Amino acid sequence: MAHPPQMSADVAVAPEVAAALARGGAVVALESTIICHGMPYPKNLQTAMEVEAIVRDNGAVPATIAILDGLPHVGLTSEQLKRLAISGRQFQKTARRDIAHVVASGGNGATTVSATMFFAHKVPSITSAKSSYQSSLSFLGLVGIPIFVTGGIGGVHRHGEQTMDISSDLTELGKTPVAVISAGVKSILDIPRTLEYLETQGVTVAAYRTNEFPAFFTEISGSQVPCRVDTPEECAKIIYANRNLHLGSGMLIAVPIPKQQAASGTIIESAIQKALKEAEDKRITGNAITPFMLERVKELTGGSSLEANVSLVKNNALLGAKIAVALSNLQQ
Ligand code: PSU
Ligand code: MN
Repeated sequence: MAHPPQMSADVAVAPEVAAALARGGAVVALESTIICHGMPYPKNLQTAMEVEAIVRDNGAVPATIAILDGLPHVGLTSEQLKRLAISGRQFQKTARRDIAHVVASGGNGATTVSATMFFAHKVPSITSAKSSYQSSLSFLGLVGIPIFVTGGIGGVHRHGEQTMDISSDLTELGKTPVAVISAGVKSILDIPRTLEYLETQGVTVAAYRTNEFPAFFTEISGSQVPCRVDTPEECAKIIYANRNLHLGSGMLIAVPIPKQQAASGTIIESAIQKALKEAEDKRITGNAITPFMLERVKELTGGSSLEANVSLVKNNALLGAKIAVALSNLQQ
């Protein structure tokens, strides 16, 4: 890379990302747990690179977020992406609660939705050199990377009312003004309770071109959303209003998996049931549950869940880039 990343005491911001933020350009944050824990090598690298390319082709700058040797990075080089993809599980799954520990120990962290939102929101205020445009945005409260694309977010686990296993993604959405574009949440989770919890946290939940909350692999979940959006511009207006009002809470934009790529819902649902039973028998709990379920469901569906996963992430990246461009236009 021609320029070294812009350094502050705590975070390395890729020059391209810093430049886009300084001019109020479109930026899309991307997480790294999906690379290190969500997909096998080399599919993870291929997908991460394709997702970044889709974001670029649609007029935005991608900013994949991870912690490398104790230093949080916002925007990675292709060499760094490759390091993540090859290292896989050697990178610690890093949610908000894990950030300080990974940084303090000089470790390597793959950020989940909660940790990625945290850094996406913080980044422009921690870069050392601020442009006057950035300062005026920050005066208006319009700081951070407001758009973040992923595949699926965490939620309330099944039996969550007993285990209290509720992903910190949901509380982060409650307190960090970043719009997360995802394909909803997997039915490995309790979808109605996840939506209840998001309501409690004050999170705007919208579904794209549907009234129903999608369930990741399938377009339907049986749960309705309070808000339907039909264009990137409409999404941008909601994000803009949220930021202008300093609501402080985030937004979830749920995009159904493309019809032609949806693997059969019933096959995947029965795989989920089987994997849930196995997880219970093996007494797998805590933050190991999600990666275990993703891996087992992939095996049990003969890889079709992985293909579906890749296609929905790319679909989300396309919409995320368009929303980022629309928001940048609104803010100019
Ligand atoms: N759901 C997916 N794929 C993923 C994840 C969730 O379909 O890769 C990852 C995301 O990084 C998410 C995290 O933030 O798992 C949630 O983990 P937990 O349930 O332990 O909070
Ligand atoms: Mn959990």
